[in-house]
Formats: sequence, structure tokens, C-alpha cells
Amino acid sequence: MTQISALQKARAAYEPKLPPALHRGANIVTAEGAATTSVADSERIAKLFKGTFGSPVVTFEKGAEAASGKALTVGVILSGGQAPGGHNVIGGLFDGLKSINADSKLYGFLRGPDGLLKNEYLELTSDIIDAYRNTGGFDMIGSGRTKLETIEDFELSKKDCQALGINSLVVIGGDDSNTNACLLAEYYKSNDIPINVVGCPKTIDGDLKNEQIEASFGFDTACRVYSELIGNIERDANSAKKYWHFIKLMGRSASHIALECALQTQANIAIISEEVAERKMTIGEIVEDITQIVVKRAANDDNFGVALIPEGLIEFIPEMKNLISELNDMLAAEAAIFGQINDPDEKLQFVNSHLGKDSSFTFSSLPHSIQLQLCLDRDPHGNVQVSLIETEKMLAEMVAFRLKELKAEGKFDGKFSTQSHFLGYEGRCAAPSNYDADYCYSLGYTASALLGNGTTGYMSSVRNTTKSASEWTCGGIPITMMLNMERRHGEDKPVIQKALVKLNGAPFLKFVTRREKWSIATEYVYPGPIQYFGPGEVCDQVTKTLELERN
Ligand code: FBP
Repeated sequence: MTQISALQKARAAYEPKLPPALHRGANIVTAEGAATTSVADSERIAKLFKGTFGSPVVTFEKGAEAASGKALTVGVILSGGQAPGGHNVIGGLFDGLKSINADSKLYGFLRGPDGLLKNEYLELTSDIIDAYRNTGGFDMIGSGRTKLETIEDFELSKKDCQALGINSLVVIGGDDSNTNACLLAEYYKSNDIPINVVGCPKTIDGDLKNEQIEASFGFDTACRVYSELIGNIERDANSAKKYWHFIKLMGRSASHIALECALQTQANIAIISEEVAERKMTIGEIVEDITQIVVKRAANDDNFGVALIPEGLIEFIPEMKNLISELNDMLAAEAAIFGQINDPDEKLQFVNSHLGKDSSFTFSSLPHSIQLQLCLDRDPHGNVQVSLIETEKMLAEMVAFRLKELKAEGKFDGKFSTQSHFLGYEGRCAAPSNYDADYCYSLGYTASALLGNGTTGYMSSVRNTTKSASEWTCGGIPITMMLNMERRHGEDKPVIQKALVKLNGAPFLKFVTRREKWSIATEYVYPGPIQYFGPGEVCDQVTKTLELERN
């Protein structure tokens, strides 16, 4: 028998809270709103989504008596990066389907969309579901990054679904996967294929949210894990008083994770990529800002500190963006000659001599190790893998260089020793916080109600989540409502609008009013580990981001 930890054993018994409309035994009554439109480009989206465009927002309410419906056979897919709570979405979906009709069946496609295309699946029974309740990870069925986007993919998935008698699919994923769920729903509907498709909002990055979707699941738990670790590092920094810690945080493009962790831990510095882009900052300016904080703290004898750096920063610095795109083009064109050069320094010289004046200047200003990373780490499409670039080390090195200059000019007489960290995988599979355990279970249960209601092209939505679960509401949002047209690979495509940090939003504005104080004084907050049992004010908190956005 597989051994499980004492916490996992105790946690398995946790019963996630549900909105009143979904309480076991309740008859779910459906209220429909007015016809909807898309967030932008509505004429073009309406033409592309003739079958699903304009569907109303659906809200579930608690009815008087229990009622059972037709048995459903459902397929579920986990798509993209792991996020805490995925297993609870599947658990909620399973329980919801069984409450509609005990003969309902649930199949999990293995390793993400690939499983659907290759017809690899597992029938999910109550034994399997019970073993994964309230656990982190996606290991029940696995996940993958294959995209379902072509007609061939849609036809293959139809074949596999029909062979298993599947009449509904649930796609648990981020903005791209839910965009594809919407395309699939449209394809099935407009071709009279009787398979309904519903999506659930997943990603630790927090960038799949809008007026109707309060949060993507996993963001809460991941930020709590990172904030615990940052708090521990802050306490170490404040004890030893000898290191500046540069901490890069996962989150792909958006800086929601960095901002949330800054609000939770009150680190001395947090860079927000969206602000860097808005202010068109250069690397030199970012380095100078950090340097000035180091100098000011050193004047108080505080030769230590903590700086948070979002994973996607480099792509938001205009000069780096230009450099990266020039490098991508140039290395693709010169691949044959470049491939024959073995000496790393000769490679750098070759690259530098082929860059334009501005990009060559930027390239030369970067530390040697980063220049090499920019040339060597490429993905299968020939693009620099920006997430692999060690921005935390780059900034630490550049600040150290600048401080040496200031020391020589007699403007700095402190010490500057650094440690660098990258926090990402530590949080993606953590046991879900109570918030994520409850939210995910409700998202899955809501998805079952949407399918029971015969809807397609919807995203499961649970709202009012800053309040106690007895006040949560739930229903479905037509995915077409979230679409706009964007340029992708040289073509205009309908996609869900990614939510970047809003510079006029409450979380960023709160950070702006505090950051100067936090940078010089040492006002660290140590959040400690996620608590699963204990007083509500400790166990059932929501993220600062959600609290500030919603209240
Ligand atoms: P999703 O957008 O798929 O939820 O991925 C989240 C994420 O953790 C990002 O923060 C990170 O950049 C990426 O996945 C890393 O993924 P991988 O391990 O596949 O490189």
C-alpha cells in the first residue's frame, strides 16, 4: 500500500465547503441573464462563433427539492502547468455528476490533451477520487501542454469521445486552453455533434481573471507557499544582516505573484513588470533604482535586504524585448555558421558583430553569463527561453558592479553580498489551502451542474469568494464573453484576454503607497506556513489581491 503522510491522511477527511446552491440534495435552479457580447471585437467574434456567441450568463440558485437528471458520461482533461487544487476540481465534478444521476461516468484523459488525441484514458471511480481528495499535484491523470486547435484535433477528439459514449468534456486550464475549449465547443455545436464543453480557470499565474471570474485556482496556495519561503528568507536576512537576497518568482508574463508576495511579506523591493513597460524603463534605470535602495539601507548599517523579481521581467523591458527579437531572427538566419563556433567567447563576438547599434549596446552591458544564456538557451521554435534567463543573478551582478563604481567615487561605504533564488516549482503542487480546496471543489461541482443543464462553451464560475462560502454564488460565463482578437504567429486569432497587473488597480496602488517605507525600513511580515486546521482568520484568509480587488 502506498504510504501517505499524517497530514494527507487528516486532510483526506476535509469536506470542502460549497455555495448554498450546490448543497448536497438541493435542486439546482437555473437563472439566465440577458444575451452577452465579447470584451472587444464583438462583430468579428460573433462571426467566428455563430453557435455559441451571445449565450447568457447562467446563475444557479437553490431550489426546494432534490431532483435527479439524465446520467452523463463526461471526459476531463488537465491542461498546462500544475496548480494546487486540480484534484479537487475533479472530485467536485465527480460528486456533482453522481448527485445528478448515480449512473453518470467520468473518464480522465491521460497527460492532458494528448490523452484525448491518442485515446488514452482512465475511468475515474470513487476509490481513485477518494485517494486524491484535497491533495496537490495533477498526478491523478497527469497534464500536458499539447494544444487542441485544429479541425483534425477536433475530429479525433470527437471519435474518441463517441467511442466511450462521452457527451460532455471538461477542460481544466489557463487562458489558452479555455480559448481552445471555446473553439471546440463551437465546432461541436455548429456541426451538430452532441458533446458539450465546459472550462475551469486554472493557473498559479493569476492571469486568467476578469469581471466574472474572480481568480484562477492555485494562485492562492502558490502565493502562500512562496510568501512563507520569502518570510523565512527575510527573517534569515534580518538575523544574519549580511546578505541581499534576489528572489525570482514564477508567473510567466504577469507579475501578480510578485505583487501578492510583496503585499504579504513587505519585502524591500518588488519589481512589477507591467510598471517597467509602462514607464519604458531601461535595465540601467532598474539597476539604479535597486542600487539607491541598497545605498540608503547601508547608510543605516542595514547591509541586507530582499528583492522580488517577476519571472517575465526581461520581456517587459523595451530594449531587452528588441534585443531578444533581433537575436531570435539573427540566430535563425545564421544558424549554420553559429553552430560551427565552439568557443563561447567567439560565439559572443559573432553575435555582437551581427546586432544593430542599440541592441549591441544593450547586449554588451549585460553580465557575461547572461550574454551566454541569451545565445544558448533556445526552444524548439528557435526562441530564447526567457524563463530560463537568470534575471535574479543578472540584476545582483549589475547592482554589484554599480556599487563598486559608487565606492570608488566615495558614495558608498557599505557591504554588498548576495544570494539568489528562484521560487516556482516549490508551490505548484502544494496541498491546496482551504480557499483553493473549497474553490476548486465548487468549480468542479458547478461544471457538473452546467453540463447537467446542457450548456456548452461556458466557464465554471464561483463568485463572492471573499465572503464565507455560505454567501458564494455560482454558475457559468460564456467563454465568448472573454474573447478579443490578438495577433498570434502573424495572424489575428480570437483569444481570452490575458489579465496583466492593472496599474490603476487596488493591489498595485496599495503597494505604491507602501513601497518606499518598506524599502528603507525593515518592516518584514513573516506569513508562516499554510494552516489547514485552526481558527478561521488563519486558515480561511483570501489573497491580498482578491481582498483589495473585490472589497
Ligand atoms: P500555466 O500557464 O500552464 O498555468 O503555467 C504556469 C507556470 O507555472 C508558469 O508560471 C511558468 O512560467 C510555467 O508554468 C513553467 O512551465 P514548465 O514547467 O512547463 O516550463
